[in-house]
Amino acid sequence: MFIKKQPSWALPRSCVTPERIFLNRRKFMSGAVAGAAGLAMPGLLSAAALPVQGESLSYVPAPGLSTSEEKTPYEDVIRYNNFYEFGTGKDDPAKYANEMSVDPWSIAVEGECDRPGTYALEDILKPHDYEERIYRLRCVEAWSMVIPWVGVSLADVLKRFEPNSRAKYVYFETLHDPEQMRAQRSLFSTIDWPYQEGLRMDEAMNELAFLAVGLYGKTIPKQNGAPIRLVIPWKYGFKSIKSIVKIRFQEERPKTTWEMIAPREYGFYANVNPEVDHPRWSQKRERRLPSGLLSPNWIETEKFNGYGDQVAHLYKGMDLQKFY
Ligand SMILES: Nc1nc2c(c(=O)[nH]1)N[C@H]1C(S)=C(S)[C@@H](COP(=O)(O)O)O[C@H]1N2
Ligand SMILES: [Mo]
Repeated sequence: MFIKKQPSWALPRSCVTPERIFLNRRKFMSGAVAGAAGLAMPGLLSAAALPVQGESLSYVPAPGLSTSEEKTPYEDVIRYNNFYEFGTGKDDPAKYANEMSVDPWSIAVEGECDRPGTYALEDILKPHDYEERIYRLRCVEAWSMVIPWVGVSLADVLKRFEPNSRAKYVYFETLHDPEQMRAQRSLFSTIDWPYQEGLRMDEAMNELAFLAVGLYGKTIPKQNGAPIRLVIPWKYGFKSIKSIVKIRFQEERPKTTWEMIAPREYGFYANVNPEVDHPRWSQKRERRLPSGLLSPNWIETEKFNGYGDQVAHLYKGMDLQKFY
């Protein structure tokens, strides 16, 4: 009899993928990445291939966690972006992110956990069902969108790496490859690449924290952070780091990109908060996209971006004017 042995570093299979989703992934495999199967090492569980760009995804809705507000049209979600690796203009990512290759993709997991290693993205995703979460995204620049993401709970993924008791924070890093990311080749960039972000462990384990691999029912476009990006809906958009290649559990609070550039303007916590203005502009209101010159569509900004019921307890007793 043929017995498949788990290699010592393999992630525990905390849940079994239902057949419907399994079959769907197999479809991607036959259609898309025949090479991936050939590269798999003997003895490893056969990895389902990553869905190719633009492919439809199977998912279950998460109505309890989703807003019923009107969604920002797909065209705006994929054409108005912040992804400084491709330029600072809002239309630069849509123009240049196709210069980045996202297949194959792996993530290095380091630090205070019992299962460090470099994992192929498909192995990280395999045991999980995709969910749809329709979340508000509030940028620190005072615009916002409503985006239907598809992905997996961040907590469910992180738990499988078995963080230990010294893991107080989790750090994330974006791909650093000047050959594929044109703004990383610029001599005038204010950012010290790679883009870096972090969360306190209890924030990362909150049920709202999400890893998106899709939006509007399809694989996530490159300009939105393919193949996998964070979505932290109660914090300013810059915390939702794109195109993640590294996750590190650590005892000390990580330095984050925007905090390093301008610590007085962008803090580690970056919770959406209309009571704490940015030093150069008010955070009381936001332009809900689509927004035009004649109909700017200003709305009131809500504390924790309207997610206070789920997250306010994380900051009990903290001075949010000080820990912005
Ligand atoms: N790696 C990386 N991640 C990033 C950014 C970036 O420039 N680089 N911009 C952030 C900012 S400021 C925002 S508002 C959101 C925008 O996400 P979207 O383009 O999908 O709407 O991505 C965040 N993640
Ligand atoms: Mo942002």
